[in-house]
Amino acid sequence: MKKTNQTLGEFIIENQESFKYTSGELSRLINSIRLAAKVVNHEVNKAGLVDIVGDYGSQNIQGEDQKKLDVYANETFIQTLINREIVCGIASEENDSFITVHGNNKDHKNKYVVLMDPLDGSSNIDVNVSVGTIFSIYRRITPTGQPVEMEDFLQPGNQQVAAGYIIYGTSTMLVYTTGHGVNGFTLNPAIGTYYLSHPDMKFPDDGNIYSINEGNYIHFPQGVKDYIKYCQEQRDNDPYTSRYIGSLVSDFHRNMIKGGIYMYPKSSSAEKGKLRLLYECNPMAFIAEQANGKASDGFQRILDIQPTELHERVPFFCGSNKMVEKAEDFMKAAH
Ligand code: AHM
Ligand code: MG
Repeated sequence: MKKTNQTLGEFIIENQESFKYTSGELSRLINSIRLAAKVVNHEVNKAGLVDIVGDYGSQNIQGEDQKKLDVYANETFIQTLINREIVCGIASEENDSFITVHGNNKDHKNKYVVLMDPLDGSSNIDVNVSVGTIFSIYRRITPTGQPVEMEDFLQPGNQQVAAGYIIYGTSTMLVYTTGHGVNGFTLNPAIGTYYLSHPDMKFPDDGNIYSINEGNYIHFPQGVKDYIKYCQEQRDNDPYTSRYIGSLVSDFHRNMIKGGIYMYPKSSSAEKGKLRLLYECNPMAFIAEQANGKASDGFQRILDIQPTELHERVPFFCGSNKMVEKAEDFMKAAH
């Protein structure tokens, strides 16, 4: 029985042994993400004050440039990870190419690569709507002692050793998996400590929320149009509820708790959809599967896709098992 007042720090130490490579480095890596998330959280929470202290992108009162929040989050996560001497490479939505981390002794001994979207849904910040950070962790393929290469980052999602997200919402939460279920921790901002608030999170097997940007309806493939009609008209007088925040982490988080499906399909205007396979879809798919949910591109499992480039996009259907299966049925029927 898990204690409800357990802190994230305690939880990481207690569960370290359940990870198959028990060097403690993965725990230190999660710890450094926890720390960076606190720093970013502090900055995100001040975002409403930009009109008072100066717009992001302008100069502050000391004549220093105010960084845009997504740039700030990117730099904070990268610096925290590099300083801790655990990662050998980082790829981010904000950087065109990956970053090689040589290590203090330039010995390329660090084990893990991290891929991340430091501030997803950042257009929501201006209107005080939740945003998130998404991260994905792999073991390196390139032998120790050599700098990382592109192949270290282009691993299929089924090779992830950990993944998670931070949601900067009405409260700030860190939700992650190391392949042994999904646990959620809520930040107590007064003392800067995360507490285990959502142990062993699970998607309900079925749900009644569908989340999709229906403004793109005319551009969607026929299978998606048919599934949306099913959501609206199924069971005659009992249609599904539509909820779409436009912030992947927030939409996913709600659906995991309440039961639902999130969709960002391809469209006639976006041939491969919008979301990025490596640092948006793969980590969310790993979390979804660890929480008894499902993630698909409409036809196949997200985690089995072999990536070919760092910033590639993929259609994304993710959520309660039965709902994703049903969406796949409509996709196949219309294909
Ligand atoms: P971003 O990485 O540029 O922030 O875009 C990703 C976001 C997701 O969080 C969200 O689900 C989606 O884009 C919303 O897109 P749209 O406005 O096209 O519905
Ligand atoms: Mg993003």
